Amino acid sequence: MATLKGPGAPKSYDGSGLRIGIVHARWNSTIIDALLDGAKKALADAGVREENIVIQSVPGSYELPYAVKQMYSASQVQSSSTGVVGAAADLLGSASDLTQFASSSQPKDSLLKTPFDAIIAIGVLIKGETMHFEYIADAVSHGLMRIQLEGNVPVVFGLLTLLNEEQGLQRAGIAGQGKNEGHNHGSDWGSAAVELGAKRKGWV
Ligand code: DLZ
Repeated sequence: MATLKGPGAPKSYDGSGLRIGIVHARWNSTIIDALLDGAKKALADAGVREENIVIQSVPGSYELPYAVKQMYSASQVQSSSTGVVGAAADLLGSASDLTQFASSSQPKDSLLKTPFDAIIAIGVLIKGETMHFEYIADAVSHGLMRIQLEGNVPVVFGLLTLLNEEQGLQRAGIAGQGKNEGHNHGSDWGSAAVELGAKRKGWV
């Protein structure tokens, strides 16, 4: 059924030449896992090669901006040292710190090749009884926006800010008895990363 919400009719972009990073939080892992699967499937459907998708995790959503920044900076360091692309001087910390972060769970070779064309940040915040939710949601939203504007890399906003768990199950497409109700927003985030990554190579 047609709906007013959403990004409109899907247009396909070629992801075969793109390198995409995903950083996800682990809080609320059932919902996170489904969103991650949705994002990965959309990337694969657009032709992004498995070896060009790098996935890192952090404990909670609050850690997302730092991790996205480090992931992108590390790939920039490697690229500039191999002469592929210039440095992102404003973003960089010490090169050894960045390399350490980059090597934490995946082989260096898979992470440190060329800079990412886009990075997807995925987190699930569920409102509790205190103001914690509001502070984290606000800080993470601003942090991610800052990174994409200052770092000149598209950062896809995959942060769900939910009033309850049911809203998350719906938005991950795993609600209901059959665990298949709702719409998986991770899929939209994967498509957004490919579109932005592809357009970034040729804005006119
Ligand atoms: C502490 C906390 C709480 C209460 N709730 C969530 C949540 O719903 N979603 C989420 O991603 N993270 C949560 N966290 C963890 C914080 O994001 C963060 O990891 C810790 O405060 C440590 O910095």
